[in-house]
Amino acid sequence: MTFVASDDIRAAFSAALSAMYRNEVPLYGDLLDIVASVNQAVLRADPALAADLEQHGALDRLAGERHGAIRVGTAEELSLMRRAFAVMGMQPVGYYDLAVAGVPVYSTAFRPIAPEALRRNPFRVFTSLLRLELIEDEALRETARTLLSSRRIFSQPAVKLVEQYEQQGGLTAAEAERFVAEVLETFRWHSEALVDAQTYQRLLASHRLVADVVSFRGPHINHLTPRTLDIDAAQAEMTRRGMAAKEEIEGPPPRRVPILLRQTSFRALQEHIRFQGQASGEGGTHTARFGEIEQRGLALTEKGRALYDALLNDARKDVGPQGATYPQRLRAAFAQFPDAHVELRREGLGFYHYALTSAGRRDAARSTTPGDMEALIERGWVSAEPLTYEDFLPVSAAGIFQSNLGRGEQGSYSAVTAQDAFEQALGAPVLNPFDLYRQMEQQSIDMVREKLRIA
Ligand code: OOG
Ligand code: NI
Repeated sequence: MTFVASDDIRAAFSAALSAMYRNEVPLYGDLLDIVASVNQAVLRADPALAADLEQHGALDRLAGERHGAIRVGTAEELSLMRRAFAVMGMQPVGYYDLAVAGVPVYSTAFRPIAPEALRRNPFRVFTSLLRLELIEDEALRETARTLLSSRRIFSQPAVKLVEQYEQQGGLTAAEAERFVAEVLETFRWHSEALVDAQTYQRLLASHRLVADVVSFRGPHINHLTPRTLDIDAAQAEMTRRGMAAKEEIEGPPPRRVPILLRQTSFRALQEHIRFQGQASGEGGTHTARFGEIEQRGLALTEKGRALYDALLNDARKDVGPQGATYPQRLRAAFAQFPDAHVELRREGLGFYHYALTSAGRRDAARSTTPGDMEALIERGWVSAEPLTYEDFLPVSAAGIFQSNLGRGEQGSYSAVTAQDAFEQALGAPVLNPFDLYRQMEQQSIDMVREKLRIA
């Protein structure tokens, strides 16, 4: 039997999901247009960047690159989701605790991890599990539990195909096609609620997110985010077109060397829904789904990330010059973060992919090798390409959640961080993102050393 590559199933699913979401939320189509034209303008204005991206296979992945987000309600749903994503070559990476920011969920990101897989299609899905135990009202908690335990978010054929994949070690072309179509149904929006209007109101009063997870038949995709090369330009264009963009871009300030992740979103739409017991024509509205764009930069080491967290914290603390706005405070705080690749490497703040250049290959055979990597780079023997950050940021994610949940829900749950419980529900440990970047960097260094040794 010949099996379809997981990378191809993922690419097909990502494309199908994008088409479906574009249909469901036409504004998403506008966002895609904005991002495409901004990216084109950036590449036209900066041929060196274009050539660079082209050379590293990064240009191809950009056009189809996006992340999505879903929220599930039970451990069974989450672990089945993990198995379905595994069919598409996506692993759970990282643990995000949102309870500290007042959102009753914990999360991971499913994404490909191998460099070739990321190049082929880096589709990611930020996946949150509702923490029912954080609902205070006991009766409501039980209502929610009962509702969740009676729904099935995957179709029978979808479950069968996941099992088949696990037994056979792959899916045939026909099976893969069916799998994509069946799993797509899980992400679809349902305008008919599982609950009556009164139950919906009670769930909503406990937390908007609780209502969003519990009231419906499945974990509708709540946003899909294309990647832009210039988020400031894209944000300006969103505003110009009258989209209700969030006031501030999440993440680091604009810099020469982009680091980590910058994101902005526009507010959730109001969608018409019909509750149980209502006739057609009656109904209410639900706000959950939104639009978002992102710009990705250099992946930081633990040391770099600690510096990022500290500086972000300073900017958010509202200190600094009197009357300074948040973007001004952010820029001021990040003046301390090196903004040139040489410094970022020397201080061990970022991860890079190293490779022997053609000059390196030519000259290494004829002269002695200078000592360390920086000396090799200086001599032009080795190139250092920044590794792209492939993950998410908890503070930014909290900001994205909150901006779409509306005001007045910015408290914090006193729950302790609960990675163990999350992994129990997931049915697997999450991978440590720093380990993944470190391995990618180390492999490239080993390769350079090996080639120099042979020369
Ligand atoms: C997920 C919000 C987090 C991001 O890009 O940080 C997120 C959600 O609202 O379900 O998507
Ligand atoms: Ni997002």
